[in-house]
Amino acid sequence: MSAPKRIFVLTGAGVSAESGLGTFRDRGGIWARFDPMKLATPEAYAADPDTVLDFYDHRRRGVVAAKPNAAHVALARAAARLAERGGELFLCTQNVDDLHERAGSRAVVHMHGELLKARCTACEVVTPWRDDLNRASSCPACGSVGRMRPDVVWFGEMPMQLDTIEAALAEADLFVAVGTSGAVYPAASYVRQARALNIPTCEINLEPSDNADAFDEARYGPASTALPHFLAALDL
Ligand code: BV8
Repeated sequence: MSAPKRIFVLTGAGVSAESGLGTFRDRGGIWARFDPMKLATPEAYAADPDTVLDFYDHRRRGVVAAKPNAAHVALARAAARLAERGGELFLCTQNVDDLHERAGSRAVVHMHGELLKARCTACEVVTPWRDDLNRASSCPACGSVGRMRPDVVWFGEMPMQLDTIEAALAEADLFVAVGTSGAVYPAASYVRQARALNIPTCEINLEPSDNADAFDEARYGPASTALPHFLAALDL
């Protein structure tokens, strides 16, 4: 593979698995144990806000306690090296944790939102949030009580920054998906969009994803070792 200058990286829960954060669709994963329709939809929140907020409180505590692993670190280092050479590594994550940022990545696009932020459904202002949320939580911006929700994208809601993501994809000369099952759209469609644009594609995953047939190349193994090896082969 010739040295790419503009790499589009899509990450999923598998990247944070070795940091102790649960994946979703693996055996024993979050959506294997809990029904996403009862926890991660606007309808679930409207019907039973306490249960939904408790679920995200539990996961937020896990994110605060977790630490970045070698996969997060390798991506941050590769982005810095590529930038020194006049290139760009565009990092788009489906993850709601902040482990890419804590490993040193800048300008991470969180297409499914961020768990360490809360959004007021009255004034729409987004506020950094590390504590539990409950129906007594008040908005620091407008003072409304009981209107704060996790700033994450639920099923049926529009993912964030789609225009920015599609523009970066169109300019890429390599597409890499890491630790994602390829089960959730629109993220799962990006490999086919890349292929339609003649951009080489590679998946790095523990096992073949739902989209495995769509990739030109694959490296199977834990992200903490497979991703650093892949990036090292690109001299990054
Ligand atoms: C939308 C945030 C309209 C909250 C999440 C039927 C067909 C097609 C589409 C649909 C359909 N019915 C409904 C839809 C749309 C729906 C969808 O895709 N549903 C699926 C389930 C069928 N999508 C939506 O509703 C989205 N919005 O479509 O809007 C639209 C959009 C664009 C244009 C026009 C209109 C919004 C979806 C957002 C849902 N929010 N998260 C929260 O976290 O609670 S979902 C959830 O899945 C996760 O949070 C994560 O973000 C996402 C993706 O999961 P993965 O990251 O891939 O994780 P997963 O566990 O599945 O896989 C992990 C992988 O890692 C595995 O392959 C495993 O082998 C591997 N692995 C494990 N350990 C390691 C590893 N790999 C490497 N190393 C390891 N150590």
